Amino acid sequence: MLSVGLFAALSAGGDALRSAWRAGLAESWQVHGCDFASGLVFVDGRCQRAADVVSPPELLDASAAGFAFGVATSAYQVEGGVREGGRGPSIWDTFSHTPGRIPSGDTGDVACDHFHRFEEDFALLAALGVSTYRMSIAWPRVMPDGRAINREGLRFYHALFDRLLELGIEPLVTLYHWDLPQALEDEGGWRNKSMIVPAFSRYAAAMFTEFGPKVKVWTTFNEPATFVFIASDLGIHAPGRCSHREICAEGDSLREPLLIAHSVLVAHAHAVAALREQSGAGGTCERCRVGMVNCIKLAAPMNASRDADWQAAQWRMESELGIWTDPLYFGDYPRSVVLASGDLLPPFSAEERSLLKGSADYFGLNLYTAQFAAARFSRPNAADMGVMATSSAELNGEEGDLIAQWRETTGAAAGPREPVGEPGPTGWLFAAPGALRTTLNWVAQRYGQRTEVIVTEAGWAGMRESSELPLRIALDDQDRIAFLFEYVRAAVQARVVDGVNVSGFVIWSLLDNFEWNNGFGQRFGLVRVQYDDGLRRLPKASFSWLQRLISNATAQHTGARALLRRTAQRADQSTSAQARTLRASTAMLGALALGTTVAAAALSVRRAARRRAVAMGVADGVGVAEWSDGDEQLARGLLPMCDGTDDPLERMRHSGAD
Ligand code: PNW
Repeated sequence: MLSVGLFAALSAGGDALRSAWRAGLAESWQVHGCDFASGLVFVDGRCQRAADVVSPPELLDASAAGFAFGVATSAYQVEGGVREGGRGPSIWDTFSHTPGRIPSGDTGDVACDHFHRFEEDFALLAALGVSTYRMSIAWPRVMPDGRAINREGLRFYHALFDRLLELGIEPLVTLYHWDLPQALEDEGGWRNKSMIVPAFSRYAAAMFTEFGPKVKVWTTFNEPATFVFIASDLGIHAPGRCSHREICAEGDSLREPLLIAHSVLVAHAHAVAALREQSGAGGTCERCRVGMVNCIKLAAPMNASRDADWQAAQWRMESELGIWTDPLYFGDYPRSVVLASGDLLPPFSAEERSLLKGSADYFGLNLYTAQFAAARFSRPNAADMGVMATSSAELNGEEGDLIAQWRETTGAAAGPREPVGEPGPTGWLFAAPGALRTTLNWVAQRYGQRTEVIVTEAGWAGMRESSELPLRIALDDQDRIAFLFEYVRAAVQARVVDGVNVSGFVIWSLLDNFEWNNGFGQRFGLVRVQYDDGLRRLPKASFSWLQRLISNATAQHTGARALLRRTAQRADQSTSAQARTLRASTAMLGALALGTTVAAAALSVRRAARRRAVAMGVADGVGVAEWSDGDEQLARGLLPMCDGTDDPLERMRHSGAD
């Protein structure tokens, strides 16, 4: 009975995933065979260095205007100062100081020392030109025992927010990025619903009141899937609980994760209710918006011609992402998850359901990578919904037996020969940009096309950044540039081509930092941190690439608007023959502007710009070519126009007359 219901629930879902897949993967699943590790991407029909191209063409389309860029960090990963300013211990202090828990022996005691160096780090943000900075508040810094306020901790975050606002950077603030006050863990932590839900809601409400005038975009939780399952099923994140007694002294991998999932969702609902009380006109957190940040490895069917694999993939999407996000939009868990979990997953009360439904103002998505999913049986089965693998190489790995068994049972051909994306140094992170576009489409199709999605994290641990390598090599992170180029492009394609309401892209991370159980060994930063040399900050090649990308996009979109304005003025003032051409082109531009794809016509990228401009009669041989020599030049050409000191149209006319 159970598996029949589940089958029905997933059949429809398999179709949903298929259509998101069609939108997302058709063009950009893998990296087109360009040498990704050397920073090459596929643009204009050939492999080019992403660092030279700078902006994915789609980003310069006018309908990408307003797309926000940001970078992220989290408190325990960068702050350090764990015993300063009245901060109390968190579960990550305890965990990282427990011998054997972090193989390298690293801790967040000092981390990047952001606690003392935030001014320097924010100067880097300003130099980058980002409009958004995603960060988290350490609960144990503002409430050392999880309950009583520590004024010194509040002062620290006030100083941070003040500085960000001075720099014109919007803080996007997470309340919980995994650093639970140890005192609350000692009372049962997230397993103790009746203790933790009120404790978290009080913490959240206090933060909204205190910082509401300065912080307008809030996140309750970062990636519950990670902190719940990795911490309480695998036991390798704090507080390190699981059923395997050789790894964990305590825990129950079967029961605890779902109990915790339930508490976390209810805590989110109550925190959002507290925010709504303050976010109305005149409230302390007026116009504040709130959401939750979730992550998923896109599940791709191992064999796309097998229905059962689509269903297994859909199952992974629902059980790993939908379990967190369906409650926020629909008020309850996915039906497939309820059916498969039996009584392990506590149901929501009617009151909880109504608090949950509609409790997200935006959808925060962390998307790094993808995995293949395969069903071991021709129909999904609640007890065994299939296996995940990243490549056929895994046939020999841990999952090998499962996949062999799957092939035997189903008679299906071998799994994929190619890895799911470009392999990186972490073991789990494969560069698969199409996974981002597909997931964005999956989200839009499930929760509505108007659902605002912010890509709250995507990032890459560099392939040649270990401390043993010469600094010159470590700083030249062409692979990260290629990764980010392709991921930004995937997000922008989802926006301008697929119509997903994705409003911004936040890169993990500003700085190399404490990468949880992997310590300082994995480096995700746009800025290198010299751990053995006074924690010096050294911007990598990707830092200046992002700088150029942001200034290009800004110039392009500001430029397009300015062009419209100025052509209109000129056409009004002038009576010459040239002015008649201008007037015609103004009318064209105006008409296009109405249609939103717009003045991109005259100013979009390179060839497109020339082609479209010719079609408009603005530019045949009149100098658009001078803008297509490179994006940098394009940006330079447009920037002065914004403050009125130069006029490209004037230049077009001159070069046309020449
Ligand atoms: C995120 N996955 O975790 C966290 O939010 C960050 O704190 C962390 O430093 C960053 O990613 C890099 O690891 C993730 O398996 C963990 O797809 C796992 C996955 C994604 C994100």
